[in-house]
Amino acid sequence: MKRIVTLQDISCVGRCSITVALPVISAMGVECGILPTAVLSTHTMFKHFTCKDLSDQIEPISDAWEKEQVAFDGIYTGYLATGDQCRQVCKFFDRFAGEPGQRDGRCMIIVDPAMADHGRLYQAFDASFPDRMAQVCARADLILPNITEGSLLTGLPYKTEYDEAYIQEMLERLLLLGCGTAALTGVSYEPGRLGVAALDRNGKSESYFTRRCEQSYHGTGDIYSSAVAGGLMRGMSLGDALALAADFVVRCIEATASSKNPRWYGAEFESQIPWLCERLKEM
Ligand code: PXL
Repeated sequence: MKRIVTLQDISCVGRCSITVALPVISAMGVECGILPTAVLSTHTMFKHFTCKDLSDQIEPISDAWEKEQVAFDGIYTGYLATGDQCRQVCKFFDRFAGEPGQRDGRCMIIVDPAMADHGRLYQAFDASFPDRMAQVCARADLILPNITEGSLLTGLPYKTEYDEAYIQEMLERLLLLGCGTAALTGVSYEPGRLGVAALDRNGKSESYFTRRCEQSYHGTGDIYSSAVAGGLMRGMSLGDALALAADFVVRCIEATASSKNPRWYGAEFESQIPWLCERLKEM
């Protein structure tokens, strides 16, 4: 069984980051280790929340793992609590995936630069954070930004109306950060359709579109990235992993739409896990 480790926060309630990554990746038949970067009472879209920064745990946990010769087939990073954690995460890559130029390809690095949406940085970050996150992206085999994050990482203006040339330019500029493949989420070229567009360093592109759901729930980006990470760890092609994850997220959103829970509680992915497991049997 493949083993991935995910570095992101634990938001105790609200279905995002580790409370999404762990169940989704485990359900996909991939062992999921965690390195929590912070513990929050909820994610930061709630009005009141606590946050305990766990930066001082990253190094001792890494030291202990190294002594035990723990190895990973993948490293998947999401929401990081501080700019300095971006530096710590790069150090973690050096130790467990290899330093730049010395990687043997055994450990895949997947980075979701979870820091912004709908044209705005999340409230916990200041304007210097995207440059720090760009350094994490530089080290990745695959990055999964949304368009807001893509614009913050590349300096391209954020647009809600755009054409294919804008997305192509954003993808090309994201690759200039140094990552192997960039996959932009939340891309839409026609009313009612939404999806993902990817480009790799060899110029190969992939895209996949589904129906656009009217509803928007917090944490769907984390469901998406977790499912992509699980798919890639299972040996799926990038195109298949991007498509499976998109279909899964649509189902999660649809399952949530009839719920009376406020949207801050995230998307109900739990009820769709059996569907995900069934789909994996076909692959
Ligand atoms: O879903 C991204 C995310 C993860 N973790 C925390 C967040 C957010 C988005 O706001 O606040 C703590």
